[in-house]
Amino acid sequence: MQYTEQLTQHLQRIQEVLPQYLPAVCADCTPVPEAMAYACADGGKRLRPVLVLEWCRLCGGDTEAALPFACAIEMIHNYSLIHDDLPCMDNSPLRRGKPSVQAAYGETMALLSGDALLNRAFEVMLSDENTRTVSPKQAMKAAWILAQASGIEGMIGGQVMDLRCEGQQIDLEQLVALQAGKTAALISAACRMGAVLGGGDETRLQAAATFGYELGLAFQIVDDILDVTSTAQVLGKPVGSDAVNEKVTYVSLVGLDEARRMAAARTQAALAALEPFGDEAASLRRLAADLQNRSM
Ligand code: GRG
Repeated sequence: MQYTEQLTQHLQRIQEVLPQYLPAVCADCTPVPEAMAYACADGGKRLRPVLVLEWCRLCGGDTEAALPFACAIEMIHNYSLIHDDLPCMDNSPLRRGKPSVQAAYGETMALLSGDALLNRAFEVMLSDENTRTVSPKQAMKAAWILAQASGIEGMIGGQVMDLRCEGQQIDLEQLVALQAGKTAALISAACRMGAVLGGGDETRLQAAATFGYELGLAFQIVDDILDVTSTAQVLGKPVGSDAVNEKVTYVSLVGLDEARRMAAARTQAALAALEPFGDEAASLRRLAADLQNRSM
């Protein structure tokens, strides 16, 4: 992924501060802090935290004040990837081109590292220090959005549906509901958190929610496509896993061409939500287009 200059600046700040929000290594709890840092190290796109910062900027806020929240959503995302790779889930040995956390640290420590990242995210968001830069109401609202989107009504709910549907024939409506929870909920939450932290009004919040939801659905369709068209070397994670796990995906349900058309339609819907922002939303427009055409 190549981000615009604006988004690259956000990315750089996230890379600088994310390690500072992680716990220090301590002899008594080794190797969990090391595994947390390993899971959060370079290699991912940092899409969700970049969206937090860009929506904050777009709504007129101070992106420095939004940084703890951006790092928190990346921690939640990384915890979900650790758990997704566990033997009881996808049992994946590879993530971001290196051994998954469970492959590097073992199943038990991977499970605990994921749990610890989840808790750390809330510690970071709700720290007293943040209320000097954002209001307690904004901090609470952003944390609530993240809790709700990553819980049973969002990411975990989608993951439950995903696992329960393995080997079952589901229709397009069910697939959209599953992917809305598993993937789009967190991406939409990133945009909404940014809008809240930036002081956006209800109209801007709604635009953020719609943009994130449509972008998130497009993102997952492309993920389904890459699972059959790409290689493990390019993606840095195993390919063909959807077929192995007997998962219904856009590709298995409607075929490659139609899946590509649907990803394009979702991207258009995301772009439509940016219309009120004019030129200020140029980076988000470029991001949506690049994600549709991404190769990893
Ligand atoms: C509480 C047991 C338990 C689990 C948490 C595992 C889980 C719930 C949810 C899994 C959610 C999941 C893996 C969704 C897929 C979303 C997705 C496409 C992830 C990949 O995101 P990228 O491409 O990753 O942004 P990078 O590596 O770039 O950060």
